Amino acid sequence: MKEWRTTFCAMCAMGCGLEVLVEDNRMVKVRADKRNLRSEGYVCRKGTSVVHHQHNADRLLHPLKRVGSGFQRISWEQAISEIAEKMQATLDGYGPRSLAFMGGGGVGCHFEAGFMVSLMRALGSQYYYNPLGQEFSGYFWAMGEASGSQCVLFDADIHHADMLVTAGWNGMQSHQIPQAPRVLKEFSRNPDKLLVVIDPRKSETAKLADIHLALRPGTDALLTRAMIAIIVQEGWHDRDYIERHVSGFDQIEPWFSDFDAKAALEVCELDYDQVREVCHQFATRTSCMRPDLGVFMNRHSTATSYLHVILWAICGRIGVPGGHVIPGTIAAFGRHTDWDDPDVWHTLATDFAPTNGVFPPAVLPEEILSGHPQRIRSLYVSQANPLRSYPDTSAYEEAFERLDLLVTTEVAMTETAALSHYVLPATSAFEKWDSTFFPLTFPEVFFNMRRPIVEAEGERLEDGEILVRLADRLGLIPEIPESLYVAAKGERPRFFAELMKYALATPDVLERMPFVLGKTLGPVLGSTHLAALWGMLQVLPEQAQENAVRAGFQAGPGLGEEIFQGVLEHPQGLWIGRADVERNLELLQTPDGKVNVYIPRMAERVQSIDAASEARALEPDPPYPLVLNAGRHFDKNANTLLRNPAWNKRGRVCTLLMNPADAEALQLSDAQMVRVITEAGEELIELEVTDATRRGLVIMPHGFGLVYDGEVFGANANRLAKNTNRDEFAATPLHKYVRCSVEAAS
Ligand SMILES: Nc1nc2c(c(=O)[nH]1)N[C@H]1C(S)=C(S)[C@@H](COP(=O)(O)OP(=O)(O)OC[C@H]3O[C@@H](n4cnc5c(=O)[nH]c(N)nc54)[C@H](O)[C@@H]3O)O[C@H]1N2
Ligand SMILES: Nc1nc2c(c(=O)[nH]1)N[C@H]1C(S)=C(S)[C@@H](COP(=O)(O)OP(=O)(O)OC[C@H]3O[C@@H](n4cnc5c(=O)[nH]c(N)nc54)[C@H](O)[C@@H]3O)O[C@H]1N2
Ligand code: SF4
Ligand SMILES: [Mo]
Repeated sequence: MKEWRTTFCAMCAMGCGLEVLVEDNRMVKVRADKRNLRSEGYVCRKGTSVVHHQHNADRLLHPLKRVGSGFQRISWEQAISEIAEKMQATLDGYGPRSLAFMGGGGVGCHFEAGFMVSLMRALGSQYYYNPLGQEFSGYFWAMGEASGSQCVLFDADIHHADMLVTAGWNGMQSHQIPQAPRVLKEFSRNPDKLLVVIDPRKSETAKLADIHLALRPGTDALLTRAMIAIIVQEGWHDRDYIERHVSGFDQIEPWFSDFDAKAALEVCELDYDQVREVCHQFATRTSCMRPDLGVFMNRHSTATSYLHVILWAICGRIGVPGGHVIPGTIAAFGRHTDWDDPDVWHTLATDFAPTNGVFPPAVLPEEILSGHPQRIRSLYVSQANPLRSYPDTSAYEEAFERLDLLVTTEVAMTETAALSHYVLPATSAFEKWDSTFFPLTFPEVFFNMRRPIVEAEGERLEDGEILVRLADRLGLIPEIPESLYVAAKGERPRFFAELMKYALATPDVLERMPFVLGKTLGPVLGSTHLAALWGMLQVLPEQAQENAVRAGFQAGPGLGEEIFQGVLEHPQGLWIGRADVERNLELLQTPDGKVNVYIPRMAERVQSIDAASEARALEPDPPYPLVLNAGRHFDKNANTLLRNPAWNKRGRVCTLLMNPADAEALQLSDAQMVRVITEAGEELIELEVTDATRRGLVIMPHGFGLVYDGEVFGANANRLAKNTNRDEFAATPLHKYVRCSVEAAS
C-alpha cells in the first residue's frame, strides 16, 4: 500500500509543510506541501531528508535498563515502577532540589513540555533545564525587563519592513523565520529594501547584503553602544515616540551622550561613516533587526540584547508594523520568572535564576558535582542530548557518573542514552500527535498539529503518555471519578462541563490538568498530546480569543471546540488568529504600559563597555591565539536530529574553516587533520582552508562527534567548550568566542 500523507517537518522549528509517500509503513519519499499556508511550498534539504531521522539503525524499540556495562530489555510496567520508586526515594532522602528535568520540547515537538513541567512541579521541584537556557535566555530576560514579561517578546516584523539589520544570524542556512532564504533574497533583490548584515565573516546571508558590517568577532555590544551614541548625539532618536511610549530614557541618555563612538568603532574594526549611515537609515526607515546566536552566544550576551532593545525603543521601532511587534500566540511563551522573587529558586552552587521558567544547561554539571547536601541526584532527560549539545562534554560525563538516577526518553540510542540507567523509547515526530509553537507570524497566527503518518514499531509511546504513567505511579494525579471517564467518551461540551465541576471541587488540579486530560480524554482521542491541545483551546487567553474571532471564528463558549475541529480537519494547518496591529503596544505588561529602557541590574555592565576596556579584553591570549566559533548551524547539520551520516553523502561535512593567511602562518594545508586545543579539551578535525572566514577566526559545526551504529562521525564542538565560559547574567555559553590553538595532528 502506497499513499502520500500530509505532515510537517521537525528538523528545525519552522515546521515547513511536507507530503510524505508512505509504503508498507515506511516513509520513502518527501516533497514540499504547497498547501501549507506558512511555508507555501518551501522546504530545505533537511526537510527532504527526514526519512533518515525516522528510519535508522539507532532507533529504540523497547524500554531498557542498564545492567553492568550493557542494557537489558524490560517491560514498561517494570520501567515505570522502578523509576518512580527511585525518584521517590531521592525526593524522600534529599528533598525536591535533588530532582531535575531536562528538555521536553525540542525544535519540533513541544507538547511534552507541559507534561514534564507539571510532573516536576507536582514533585516540588523547579529545576527545568531546557535548550532555551543556552541560547535565548539573556535575550528573553532583557526583553522581559522592557516589556514587563519574559513571555512578551519583540519579534522582528520582517515582512512589513523595508530595512532589515541582521546581527549574528545566518538565515540563509539556519532559517529561524518561515521561508527565510526567500525572504532574504527578496530583501537583497528589491531596490526599495535595504539589507544590512552584521557578521564578522562573509556568511551566506552576508553575501546578499547591501551593507555588510564585518565587525571584529565579539564586539557587538561595543558596536551597539556606539550606534545608540551616534543616534543620540545626532538627535535622530524619535523624541515623540519616546515621550509617549518609553520610560527610563532620562536615566540611560548619559550613557551615550558623550560616549566616544569613533574610538569604539576602531576597536570593532568598522568604518565610522558606514556605521553612521546605517544608524541614520535605521532611525528614519521602516526598520527592524534580527539578532541570533552570533550575538547571544557571544561576549556580553545579555548586555548586547539589552543594548539592542534600547536601540529599537529610541528609534520608535517597538509595537509598530515593520518594526518589532508582540506577536499573537495561543499559549504563553513559558512562565515569566522574576529573578528577585524569593520563591524562585536560584541554583545552589552557581547562583543562576531561570528565565521564562528555564534554567541554563551550562551550570548543570557543577550543580550535580557540588558538595551541597541538596545537590541534584536524579535527572530525567527527554528530547535533548546534553552529551553532545550542551557545553563541556567532559564535565557532563563526570557529572552523570555521580547521578543516582539518569532516565532518558529518546527516539534513538544517543550518547546521553548510552550513559543512562533507564532508556525509554518515544514515538517520533511522524508517529505521534505533536506541534511546535516557535515560528511566529504577524499579524496572522498559524497553527497545525502533526498527526501519525506511520505506525510506531515496538513499544514506543508518546512522550506525554510516558509522563502520565510516571505521574500516576508516583501518586501525583488526583482521584478521577468514573463519571469523568464516561463523560470523556461522550459529547465534548458535556465533558467540559463535567471537567469544570471536577476542577472546582478538587484542590491543586489545575497544575495537574495535563495528567487528568491524558487519562480521561487521551484514550478516547488516541493521544495524550491531542487531549492536551483540546484542554489548551478551552482556556485560551483573552487575547488569543479576540485574535481568533478576528480570524473568523465564532465568539462564545464553543470557540475552543471550533478551533480544535479546524485543526483536526486541516492536516496542513490553518490561520487561527489575527492580531490587532493598531493596538500592539497595549500588550506591554509594564506597570505604566511603556517600554522600560532602564534596567538597573545592567547599568554598570553596559557603562563598562568602551573602547579601552574592550581593546584590553580582546587582546589575544598567547597559548590560545585564535578565536573558535564552536558550532555553526549550516545545511549539513540539524542539531543532532539527523544521526545517520548517510544524509550527507556529498561534499565536505565536518571541517574546521580557517583563513588562508592563518593556515600559511601555521604551515597547515587544506584537507589535513588538525588538533584544536582549548581550555576544555581537544578534538581532531579535518582542516578546510577558505576565505569564508576571516583572519584569527576558525569555525567548526555543532552537532557532530555522534556515535552512529557504533561508529563516531566528525568532531564534537562541546568537547572544546568550557562550561564556565558563559554569560554572567543568564549563563548562556559563549560558543562563538572560544579561545583556541590549532596544530597539525601527528
Ligand atoms: N541547517 C541548520 N539549520 C538550523 C540548525 C541546524 O543545526 N542546522 N539549528 C537551528 C537552531 S536550534 C538554531 S538556534 C539556529 C541558529 O541559527 P543562527 O544563529 O543563524 O546560526 P549560527 O551559525 O550559530 O550563527 C549565525 C551567525 O553568527 C555569526 N557570528 C559569529 N560570531 C559573531 C560575532 O561576533 N558577531 C556577529 N554579529 N555575528 C557573529 C556567524 O558567522 C554566523 O554567520 O539554527 C536553526 N537552524
Ligand atoms: N557547541 C555548540 N553547541 C550547541 C550549539 C552551538 O552552536 N554550539 N547550538 C545549540 C542549540 S542552538 C540548540 S537548540 C541545541 C539543541 O540541542 P538538544 O537540546 O540536544 O536538541 P536536538 O539536538 O535537537 O535533539 C535532541 C534529541 O532529541 C531526540 N528526539 C527527537 N525527536 C524526539 C521525540 O519526539 N521524542 C523524544 N523523546 N526525543 C526526540 C533526538 O534523537 C536527539 O537526540 O544544541 C546546541 N548546542
Ligand atoms: S526550514 Fe526547517 S522546518 Fe523547513 S524544511 Fe528546513 S529543517 Fe524543515
Ligand atoms: Mo537552538
